[in-house]
Amino acid sequence: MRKIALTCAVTGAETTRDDNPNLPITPGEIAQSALDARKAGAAILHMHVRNNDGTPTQDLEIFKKAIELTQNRCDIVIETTTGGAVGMSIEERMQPLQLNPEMASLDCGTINFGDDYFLNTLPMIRRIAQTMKERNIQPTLECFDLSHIDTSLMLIKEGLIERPFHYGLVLNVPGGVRYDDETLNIFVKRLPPDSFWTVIGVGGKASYQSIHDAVSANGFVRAGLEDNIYYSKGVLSQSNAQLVERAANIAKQSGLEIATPDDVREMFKLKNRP
Ligand code: KMH
Ligand code: ZN
Repeated sequence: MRKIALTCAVTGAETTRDDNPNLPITPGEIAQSALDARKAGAAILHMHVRNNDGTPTQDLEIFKKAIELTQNRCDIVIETTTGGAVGMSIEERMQPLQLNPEMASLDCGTINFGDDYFLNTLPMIRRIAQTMKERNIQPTLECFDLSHIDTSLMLIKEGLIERPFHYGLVLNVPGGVRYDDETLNIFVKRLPPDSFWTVIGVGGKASYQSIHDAVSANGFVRAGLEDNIYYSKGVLSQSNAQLVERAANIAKQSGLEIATPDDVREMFKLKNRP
């Protein structure tokens, strides 16, 4: 039976408490949300952190605290962000890599991000990839556009990224490529053979549809308040766990087994085990 890995992106950098009052902000809240998501079926936690006032930060001490509290509560695989928030410097963004997490995101190109833009030049991407390689951190190659997949192939050729490959295919960012199954299929067809991929559909509709598409196309799914604040049209999600639980239920109803964190450690050959 195929195993499907569910990632939960509990906080992100953009969602606010005004958008959804159930957003976890402090390290303690993030750890609790991770535990609840784990119980609902998540194997991977995509982690951003915030200052107490809710603003995004890549502060090392806050990451340290959030990781420690999460690991005290459960065995979930932690994937720290290196994307942070738009406008952050590369030095800021790379801070959590000093903690040698099991996984981290590696954003593979620049895109429109709402009215702003998310900057990832080739030298930036290479520098982050090199650091991850030196520290044995498994990258999730976040691709918001087809050109980002081509960039990842370039980095693979340069020896900066090694197998097994795990992609995060991010569709429906405002200003970016639309979400539909046809577009997702084009992305998937461009991946190197035997790549693992997780679909990240931004917004309620894309997020819901992405569960069904990943289930039927041999992919993995990301759910959580970073990408989507709604449970259904106009109805806010009560928690990250509620979104994960729905993805897990759909996958199980389709005959898939939900991967555990140790399954993911095995599949991705993770080296920095806690
Ligand atoms: N907050 C976005 C600008 C990542 O985590 O690597 C970037 C982001 C991607 O969320
Ligand atoms: Zn993120």
